[in-house]
Amino acid sequence: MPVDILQTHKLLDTCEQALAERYTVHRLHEAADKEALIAELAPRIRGIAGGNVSADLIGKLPKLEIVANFGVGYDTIDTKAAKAANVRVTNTPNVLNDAVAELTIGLMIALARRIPQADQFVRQGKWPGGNMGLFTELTGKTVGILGLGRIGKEIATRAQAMKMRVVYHGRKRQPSEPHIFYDNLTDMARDSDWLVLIAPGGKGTERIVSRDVLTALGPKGMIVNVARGTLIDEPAMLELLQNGGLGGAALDVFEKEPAVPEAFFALDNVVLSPHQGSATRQTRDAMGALVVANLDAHFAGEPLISAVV
Ligand code: NAP
Ligand code: 8YV
Repeated sequence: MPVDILQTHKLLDTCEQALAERYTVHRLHEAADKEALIAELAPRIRGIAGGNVSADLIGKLPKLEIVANFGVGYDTIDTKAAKAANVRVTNTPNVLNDAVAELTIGLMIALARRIPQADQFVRQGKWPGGNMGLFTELTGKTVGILGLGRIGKEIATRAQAMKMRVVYHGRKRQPSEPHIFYDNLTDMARDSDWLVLIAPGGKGTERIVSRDVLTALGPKGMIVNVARGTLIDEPAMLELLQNGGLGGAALDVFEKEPAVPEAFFALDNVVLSPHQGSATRQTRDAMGALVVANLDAHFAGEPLISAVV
């Protein structure tokens, strides 16, 4: 008898196909009445594929054994509730490191050289009226990385290739890393030209980039957020971008995404991206395969590939 699993949001076609070949899949995101579907399926659901799994949902599924999160960040999974209910949780680390690091460097270059604005400048026929102006370079600048983890290390490697000086902040120094460690984020921001955020979301990092940190980064400072929107005091960042207190921002994630404050749209010192860090076919295929592999391992009674709970 195939195992019943609940899919919580749209997944890549290859992942959905692999799930359908193995399991009886119920798509919560397509249900007209989600609560009715949950109530109907409650006695049967043993696994969840996707994300956004609250304590409430876990409490409504007495047979739930595993949540296979589609993403390395699992801040939308109530891991405390999962642990209390003896539910395993897995994520999709490493397979997306390069994709996210590449987009990060791309966003940095786009902001430094105003590439989106340059494209519009030509498309809108403004060039004949004169050149666009002069901006800045990455070479020789200091980039402070908040979160020198799996992805952070790939960003650091690429930043060094751009002749940047890398420093980092985290909860602990990493002795094997050659870069200067700052145990204080505000101090690192003060000493950096660029601040790149690539630490996890959740309570532990909520608004870790405060107004003070942003002010320390300063009027020529550039911030890049490829982590979670919750890491930044977004209203303070917007105000500083508008009044010259912060040089620029390249943002792939937002506090209330996909809703983005429209005030960002009017700013020329901002590059905006719709949470695209891992959005390549190759990487999303690999993430989906990891979701399936974790579910398969669990239901085969084998060790999980990438467990977080
Ligand atoms: P990781 O390997 O666990 O690295 C996380 C890093 O953050 C570690 O270096 C850790 O260092 C640091 N950190 C954790 N908590 C911290 C805190 N409270 N204060 C300061 N530093 C802290 O994770 P990863 O695989 O690199 O992924 C990182 C995050 O990127 C994910 O959780 C996700 O939110 C985000 N992400 C975004 C996208 C996108 O599409 N934009 C794609 C993938 C991932 P210490 O342990 O020393 O603190
Ligand atoms: C995912 C991400 O696309 O892996 C993560 O943590 O932020 C992205 O790779 C996203 O989480 C899927 O909803």
